[in-house]
Amino acid sequence: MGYMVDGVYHIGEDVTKTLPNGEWERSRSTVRHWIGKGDFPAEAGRYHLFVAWNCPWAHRALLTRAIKGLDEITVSYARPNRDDQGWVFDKEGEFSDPLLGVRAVHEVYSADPMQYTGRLTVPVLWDKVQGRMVSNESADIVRMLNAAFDGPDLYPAAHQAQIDEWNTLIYETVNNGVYRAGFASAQEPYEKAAHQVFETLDKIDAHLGKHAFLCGDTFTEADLRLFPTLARFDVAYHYAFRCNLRMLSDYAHLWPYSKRIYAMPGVAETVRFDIYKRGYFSASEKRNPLGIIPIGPTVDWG
Ligand SMILES: N[C@@H](CCC(=O)N[C@@H](CS)C(=O)NCC(=O)O)C(=O)O
Repeated sequence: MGYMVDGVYHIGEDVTKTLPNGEWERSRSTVRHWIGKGDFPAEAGRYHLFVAWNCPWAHRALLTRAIKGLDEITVSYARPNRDDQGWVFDKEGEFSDPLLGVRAVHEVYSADPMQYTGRLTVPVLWDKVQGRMVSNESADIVRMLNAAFDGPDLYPAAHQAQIDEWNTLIYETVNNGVYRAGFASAQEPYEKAAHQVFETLDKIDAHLGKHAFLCGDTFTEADLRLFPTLARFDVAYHYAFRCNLRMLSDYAHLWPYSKRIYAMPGVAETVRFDIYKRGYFSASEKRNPLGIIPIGPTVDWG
């Protein structure tokens, strides 16, 4: 694993940033162009996504592509396990990069003339015409694909305030909350983060007792951003990140809601439970030194 300074890759430095009190913090994305603005016209066929199946942030981009029917946006899937080169690709097969033929995500970043400095994260949205990155921030990618292209509107004007409110709570306490629990290096921050995960899931479960989706009757960006965490919950976060007060499949409303989203056209094709296990249980000195992958749980998503 590594980082980049002025377009040059350096091996080293953990992906995680642990604060002196044992809390864990995520670094910020820095490539923030926008399709439909400036040099990036709204032509789906000129864009490409670099992702990893197991990355929940990349999953947001895959879900948006699927739900908006943007098959013209092509995709390269990295191997589920990172090494000292970070996210890597095979020469051929399902984890290869058919677009640029790179062997690591850092080569995508250095192929952009911008001389990137920062972490080498997925997803990356790439402009094939200019040979440049559009964005490496999944929240922006979801928004811009929604706004630039036809298909269901995931951010309808009438629900924007409510979507933003859910997004903030869900990002802090659930999407990133499971990571703050799993990457904490002391008891207290772990417990705090893990409790927050379940406080929010309980709140959402109660809400879903009365509503089909987070913002009423229609599926919106707020549901889209919650789903990647739900899909990984029982097979990965419950055990690997010690978020184990309850399982997703224990919830009266949240679990049927999760299965309903899974059954939406195109969604199941964005999900790879086998790869989530391989990714989250890969050998890690702190969390899983032997790299043994548990056999269960078996969860029936219907
Ligand atoms: N803010 C980014 C975060 C993406 C992110 O953290 N991706 C992880 C994988 S799940 C990654 O690529 N980490 C590599 C690293 O930090 O070196 C987004 O939402 O797009």
